[in-house]
Amino acid sequence: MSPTPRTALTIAGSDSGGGAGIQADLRTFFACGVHGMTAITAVTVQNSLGVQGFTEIPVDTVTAQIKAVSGDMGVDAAKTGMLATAEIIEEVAKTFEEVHIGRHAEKPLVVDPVAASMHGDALLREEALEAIRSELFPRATLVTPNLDEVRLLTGITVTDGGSQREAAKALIDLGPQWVLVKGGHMHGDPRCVDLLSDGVQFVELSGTRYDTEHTHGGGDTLAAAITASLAKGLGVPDAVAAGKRFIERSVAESYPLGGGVGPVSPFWRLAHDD
Ligand code: PXL
Repeated sequence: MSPTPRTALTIAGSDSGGGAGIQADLRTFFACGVHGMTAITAVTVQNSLGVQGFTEIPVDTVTAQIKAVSGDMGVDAAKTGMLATAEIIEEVAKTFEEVHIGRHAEKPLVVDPVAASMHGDALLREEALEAIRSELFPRATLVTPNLDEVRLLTGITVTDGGSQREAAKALIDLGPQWVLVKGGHMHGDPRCVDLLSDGVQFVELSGTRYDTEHTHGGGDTLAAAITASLAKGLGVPDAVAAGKRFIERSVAESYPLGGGVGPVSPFWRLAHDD
């Protein structure tokens, strides 16, 4: 028998292609040595060429999954990804209060405000943006928007370090404890600079930009790696730094799969002993 590992819960959508969403979260949790648990919100039909459609899971089933695992197994940290509808967001937010997940409770919560796939396919109904802002952000320990999500949530188009800082302040005003404004989509920049802020400190995290188109699941993998570190007890700045190291290697070792965009790979973290 082994000691029980730390646990992490993801509330997100299934990617039939295995590279993003629930599947990205689970393989990252596994590679990071935490026990992963899932509350599935939607089932997407997709491959490397794009998302062909999705079906939401009934909202009571979504919240029942969260209650079932947190009541019995315990959740050391949680993250949200694709939440699909305003109703799911509102009920998940209420459930977080009940099971003590979120910035004002015992267990850290990472909110990755997934709005669209990298092909531009919608993963969130339009009216749900307001629910992300008003219900979820005030409960988040950390939010991790990319620049498209920043624009949708704040109206700010980030083009340089100054507008990235302005966006961080606008997002902190929505109530999360910390924000990580990811600079990966600022393509003119030869580095990949993310900005981490709690509204007082502004920390630039500079990383290598790899020349690959195979970055499917990159945002999910970063948020899941941060969540795993929070589950292990790290504070937010250390967990984000560890997550950033993790995603860099995962992007460096991404692979082609199918005729379109291949996934980032957390496999580097596992021993190759066969
Ligand atoms: O990478 C964002 C994302 C999250 N969740 C699901 C997805 C995607 C992107 O395609 O399919 C289910």
